[in-house]
Amino acid sequence: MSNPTLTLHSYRRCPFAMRVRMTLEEKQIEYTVIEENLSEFSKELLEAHPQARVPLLIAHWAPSESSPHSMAIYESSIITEFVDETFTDKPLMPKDAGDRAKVRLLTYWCDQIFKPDLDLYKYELKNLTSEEFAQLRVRLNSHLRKIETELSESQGNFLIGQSITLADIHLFPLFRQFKRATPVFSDLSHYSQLNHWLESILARPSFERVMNKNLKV
Ligand SMILES: N[C@@H](CCC(=O)N[C@@H](CS)C(=O)NCC(=O)O)C(=O)O
Repeated sequence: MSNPTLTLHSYRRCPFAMRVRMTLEEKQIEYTVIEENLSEFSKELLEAHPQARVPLLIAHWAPSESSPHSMAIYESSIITEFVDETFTDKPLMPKDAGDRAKVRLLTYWCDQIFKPDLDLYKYELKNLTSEEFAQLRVRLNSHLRKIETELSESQGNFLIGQSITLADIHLFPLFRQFKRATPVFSDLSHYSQLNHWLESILARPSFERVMNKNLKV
């Protein structure tokens, strides 16, 4: 089957949408972006996503195929894996099954553990007791140490080896959001691997293209 054409319903400031756009840019895949307004989603998104969220990817297979069809895919990490499996050039998942499990475990950690604490810091700070705030700081510091350890134990500059994988692409937008939201943790001088990792991803052309308002949207 030929590769589908892709339309991404996105929102510029959404870290989950950024995961998908970085994946598409890393793999140099053409796609159309529909920039959504979070307070008034498009009809197409409302019909296709059971929870009404960005990102949403519509994949459309060409009419010349025997059974042309479209498919709506949501949940950023499901979209990025779909894209990586469908467009096989420049793979972003490791070859080894254990390493692929590691990508998914890191993604699970990002979404279920790191992001809720980041949101607590970003949106709920004024509602926390001083004890809750102290506990949150301890957890945030341990999250930084976890990422630093993962990078130190890797055989390369990325979370899993020498090449960028979906583990880096899934963590990066959340980490960038964390760094911007938590000035108290902005000094990463004690986390040399993390600092280096962050700088190297910020310098990638894929990130530049995602941030460049004139190139997409
Ligand atoms: N787990 C989802 C999270 C997506 C998400 O939370 N998107 C936010 C924007 S960053 C959204 O669309 N929020 C709208 C809403 O909840 O009403 C994913 O990975 O795609």
